Amino acid sequence: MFCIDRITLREIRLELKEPFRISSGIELERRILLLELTDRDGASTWSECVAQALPNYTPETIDTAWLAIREWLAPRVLGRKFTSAAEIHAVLAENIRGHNMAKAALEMGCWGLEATIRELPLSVLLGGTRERVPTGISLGIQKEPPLLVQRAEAAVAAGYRKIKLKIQPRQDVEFVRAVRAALGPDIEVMVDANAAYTIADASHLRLLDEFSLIMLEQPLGADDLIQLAELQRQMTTPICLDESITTIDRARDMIALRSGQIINIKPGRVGGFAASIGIHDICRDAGIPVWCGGMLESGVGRAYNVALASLPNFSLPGDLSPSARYWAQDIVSPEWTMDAEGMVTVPRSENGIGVRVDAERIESITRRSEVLNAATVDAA
Ligand code: OSB
Ligand code: MG
Repeated sequence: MFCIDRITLREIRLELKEPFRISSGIELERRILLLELTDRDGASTWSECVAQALPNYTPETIDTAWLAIREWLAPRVLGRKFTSAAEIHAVLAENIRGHNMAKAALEMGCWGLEATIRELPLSVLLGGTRERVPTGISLGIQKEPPLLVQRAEAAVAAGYRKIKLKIQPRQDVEFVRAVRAALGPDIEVMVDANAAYTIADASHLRLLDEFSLIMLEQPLGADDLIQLAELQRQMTTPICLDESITTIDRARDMIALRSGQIINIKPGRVGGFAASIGIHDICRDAGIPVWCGGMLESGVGRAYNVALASLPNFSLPGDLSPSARYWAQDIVSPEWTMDAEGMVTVPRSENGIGVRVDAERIESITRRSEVLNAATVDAA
């Protein structure tokens, strides 16, 4: 049981160690929206909204998420008693379309809060079973193949279990060829196009079949489920969907239409943990493997992803790189690390999200903040 009295929104900025380029845009510095949820009885927890500065991955941005949380979402939760965080998804879904990342930040925060109050590790509350989860790296688009090869080799040496290469038209086949030649046939390599192609590119995309990639992530547009099914019929490489899967129903559609064979679950993209677990379960029943995607999260968002990735059908390595891959200094302690076998340890002896959040540092880098109180909102 919990009753949220106060939600503090904050924007912080963290500079990435290296710019991250994908087909739809480039990120140099993350503008990060953090939430601090405080229960009536004083318990509190942090959560992270994964929306980015620009609407190039999904329609949301950190500014639309801030608006949605303040105006429409937080008022539905503040000052109300809930027996469990599992109730939140439906409360936020009713007659509010989209805004999944805004909903997720709030919904996942409620799971974090419930775990804190019930003195359970978040992964246990979610039904996670793994003590360690395998990690992959997502490598941004580079100017020349040798620069990508260098990064891929370093990632393999660091222990990463899966190497994901971002691709876009004209920076694809030759980059993949160079990486596969350098790494040899046994390393798990995949590519992610972030919706950069159309079905007219099918014969070109078929060239990727020769590199024994473990999957091709989101080659076509988010809404192109029919064309994705057509492309999958023409290719041997399994298609994995990311941007297309925004709800449990879209996952069912993918399975029914055969638009893909694997799903990248990002809890932010699907509106939180209830939807993530729902997608995980229908995929398990359909024999579809899933893995946990990343959105260049800070250590707060990472805590939620690691907990989710400990569920049993997360059978492929997730984009769960350690803190030091992104930041000079993370906002949590301990920072997230990966061992030499490419595994991240799931916190199972700490309650709640499993890491301490450095509130003082966050305060010192906060660009703007806003406090939402149960008393000051109109819970109509
Ligand atoms: O498509 O998975 C993606 C980052 C921003 C937007 C989209 C994507 C990504 C990543 C990042 O691949 C993976 C990570 O967090 O390390
Ligand atoms: Mg992706």
